[in-house]
Amino acid sequence: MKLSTYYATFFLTLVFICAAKPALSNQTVSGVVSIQGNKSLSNIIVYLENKNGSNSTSTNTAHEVVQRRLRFRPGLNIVVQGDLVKFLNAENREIDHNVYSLSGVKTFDLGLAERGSQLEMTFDKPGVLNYYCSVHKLMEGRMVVLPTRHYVKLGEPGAFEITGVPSGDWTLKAIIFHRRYKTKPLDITVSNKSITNLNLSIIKK
Ligand SMILES: [Cu+2]
Repeated sequence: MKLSTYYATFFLTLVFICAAKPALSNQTVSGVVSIQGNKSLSNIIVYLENKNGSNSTSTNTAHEVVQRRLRFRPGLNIVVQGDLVKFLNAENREIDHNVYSLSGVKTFDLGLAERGSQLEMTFDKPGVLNYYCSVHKLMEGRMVVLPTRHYVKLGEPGAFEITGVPSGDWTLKAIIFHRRYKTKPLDITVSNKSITNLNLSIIKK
């Protein structure tokens, strides 16, 4: 084997080994969400935000919200920053629907969609926003745009588990829908090892 061929082979093998090395991202972050005074609360979204700003964000998933019987379904949507949402008019009668929001997170008006057609929007800024239909005043939906793909939704306070977390410095946070309560964020470092027994508190403001 010529020396140059030998070096080329060596180099390519090295590249192959580096490329094939799997990312260490199978750690689990778990614990309990507790609420002051044991107040009941539904729909708690627990998530990990990367402290260095390098979140692995968009899941490149297209989410679908259906407009049927004069409602947005589901009424609560969780997407990741950069994700596309399709609003499909799935009425069984000839009804036009619209989607708009005046939120500071994202202000938009997608115009009208007739039965069987759809409107689309990419949510590129994290936050929580409500959206509506200009034709039907009672139609309302809520979009939670997360700055991370590492999250879990809980129906009520209690145990949570977020799997597939890469090593790094993270802040554990939660989005709740109660104006008198707030979450106390927790800073954690994940380093090739799962973290359990965390206690994320929801306290009175
Ligand atoms: Cu409508």
